[in-house]
Amino acid sequence: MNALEVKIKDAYGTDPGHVSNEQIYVTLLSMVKEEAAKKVSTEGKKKLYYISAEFLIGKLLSNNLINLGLYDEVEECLQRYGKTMAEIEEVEPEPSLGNGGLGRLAACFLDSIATLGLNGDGVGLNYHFGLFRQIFENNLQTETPNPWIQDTSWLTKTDTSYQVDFGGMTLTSRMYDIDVVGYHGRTTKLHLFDVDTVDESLVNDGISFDKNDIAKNLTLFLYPDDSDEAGRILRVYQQYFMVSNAAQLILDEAVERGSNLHDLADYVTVQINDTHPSMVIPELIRLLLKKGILMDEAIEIVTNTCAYTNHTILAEALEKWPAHYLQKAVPSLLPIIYELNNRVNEKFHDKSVAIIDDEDRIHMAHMDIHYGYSVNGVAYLHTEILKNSELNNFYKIYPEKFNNKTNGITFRRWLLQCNHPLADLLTELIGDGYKKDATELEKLSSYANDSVVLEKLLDVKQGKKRELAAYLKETQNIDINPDSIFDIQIKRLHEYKRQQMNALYVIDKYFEIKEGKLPKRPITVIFGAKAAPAYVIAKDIIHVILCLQEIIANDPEVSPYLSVVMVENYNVTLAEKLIPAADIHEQISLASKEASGTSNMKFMLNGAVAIGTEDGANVEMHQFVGDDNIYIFGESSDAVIEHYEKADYVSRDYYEQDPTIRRAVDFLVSDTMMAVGQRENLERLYKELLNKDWFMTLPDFEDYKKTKERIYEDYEDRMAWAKKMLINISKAGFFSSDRTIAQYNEDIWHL
Ligand code: 26V
Repeated sequence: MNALEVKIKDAYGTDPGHVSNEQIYVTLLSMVKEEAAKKVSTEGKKKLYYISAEFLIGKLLSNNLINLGLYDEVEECLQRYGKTMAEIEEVEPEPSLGNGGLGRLAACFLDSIATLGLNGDGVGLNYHFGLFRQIFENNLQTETPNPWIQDTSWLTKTDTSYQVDFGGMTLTSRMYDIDVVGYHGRTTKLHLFDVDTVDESLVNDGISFDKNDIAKNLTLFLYPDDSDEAGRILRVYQQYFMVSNAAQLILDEAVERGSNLHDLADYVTVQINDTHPSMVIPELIRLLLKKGILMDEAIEIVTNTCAYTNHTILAEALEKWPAHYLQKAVPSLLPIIYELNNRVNEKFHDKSVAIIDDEDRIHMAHMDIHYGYSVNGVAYLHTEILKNSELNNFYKIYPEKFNNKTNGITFRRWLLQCNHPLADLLTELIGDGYKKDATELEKLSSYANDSVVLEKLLDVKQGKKRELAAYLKETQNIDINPDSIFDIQIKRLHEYKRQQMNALYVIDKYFEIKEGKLPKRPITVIFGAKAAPAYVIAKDIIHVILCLQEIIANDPEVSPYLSVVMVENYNVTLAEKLIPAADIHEQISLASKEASGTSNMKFMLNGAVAIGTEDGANVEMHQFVGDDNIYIFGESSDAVIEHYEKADYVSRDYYEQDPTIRRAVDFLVSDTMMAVGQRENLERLYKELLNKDWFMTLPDFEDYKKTKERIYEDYEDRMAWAKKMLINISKAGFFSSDRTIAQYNEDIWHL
């Protein structure tokens, strides 16, 4: 009997063939927890705390089994009883503790930290419903809660608990832990804080709830609706709750490891993941003052302990909290923030670098930069833009603080777990060294002209396309043709990511097919995206895509050649099915706006070819694979930045001068669209594109269209295409998060 059989026998007195999938899941869960516990270690004087509002960890069972080296054994055992891991996985709920790339990056980083054996934990919040679950009704997005916490789950309740003082109220926290199991590495922890008083019955219609009863609503949702002030202040409460718990944990553990707090920076480093955890700086200072350390020294200690990562240059995403929000939620931090601001003003006499502006708003990123020891961007281009334009005034003051850490992804989840056939093929060709050292993927390039290998690669892809088609049929009742080209864009819905440009292209293709200009092979354009509940235009774009899906599916002239699919409730689980099946992936953000992107790396690793702008990590991908293996188009980031500076872009000019653009944009408000859609939504998006188009969709459209035609054409030379796939895979090694984390450690953390 193997381990699983023994466990099932102990628990249920029978074998795996005679218990339910739920029972197998629960058994495996406790088995993994036991094995993970054996790898917990206290080694390391200095410890990293990666604080983040999001940890988009995805399902954990398969990943943990792989990392513990138990997956094959369990799968083999299940198969003997006529079951598969895929069925057991279906039982596991996906925690939606994140929104997009920022949260998934945090999860990949935890995997690499544990794999590299580093002494580092994650700290965040235990949202009961996480981000919302997306439902499509009448071609519109609606939101419902997404409960994921079950009686038996990965969460372990701990004895750790702190008092968190808010204005006029004190809450008692509780820490829950999730094991982070490294790949043949150590077990570290993700600490998620919660309050016992949270009341899930507070949620009434959809995802709305009484925002004022903080004790009852604090950890219900990630990013509760912030379209009103109560919602925004709730976010401040959440953020402070997260960092106050983190700071208390950090100091307790440091003292336990031998710190006298004066030497805190030798024992601790804190990575602030975007500005959501920025209040950890004044909170640590406040706690050190309470321990009797004087202000000057407390500030110095904390500055040597905290490091900040910037994930966006979008002005609206850079948090600036009105001081009166903090006055209400966390009055004890305000005097400290005023003191920090005064010191900055006395030293620099420059409003552009002040922490508090003339409207009494606190610029969280500015506090991080002045009172942290490192500032990093997440891809080469992004860091250059930070240094040379967005944060140039800070760069001039602190050039030594700025550094780049190009993002990465964990190859365990994004290759070994989600694409077994490809991993097996790679092992057959180059051995399994690449599983620990991703740069070994380079060895694959020696097969670039080997037609037998190229055929095998195409077969793997075809198998994954069939799997996806079957999965979408079963789970969402969506029909797609596995012999068509799978052209995929999956990411948060945002105007700068330009899903609307992809949709305009679909409209153009629709017209061409109607005119008799037929594609050589059918094309399936697949989207997956959630829109923030209060982001009106983003929801309009979803509406347009869903309308197109319906129109095309019901048009017998067009549907044999083109189909559009928007998967519902795009999440990590779906990404794991979509990415291995992609032929083409869309990375078409307006140059300068996508800090890095990380799905681009996952697609590359799984042998898909990108169409993209010179933005984020696409720039580095392009350098690695060369012009022949990526399809680059569109204006450069320099040109885009110049347009913004000169304010010289007029979308209507493009609309009026280019009949192709006009035809596609006009279609948004055509009778055909109105027949399946809502006039209000369609007209709003139409006017937005015509009168504003802030993210410059129209100027890039012509080049986008030409490039799409070229990529579809090139797809027809199957051997040449397979070679592009192979080169992409062979160059993906750089994008392993093991490399990224090694660099963080080398340059920033020094663990
Ligand atoms: C900001 C805000 C502002 C208030 C409303 C809710 C909300 C949620 C998230 C954010 C932060 C946005 C920053 C972000 O997600 N950046 C993404 O980070 C990825 C990992 O570095 C990167 O690959 C993506 O390019 C970047 O968009």
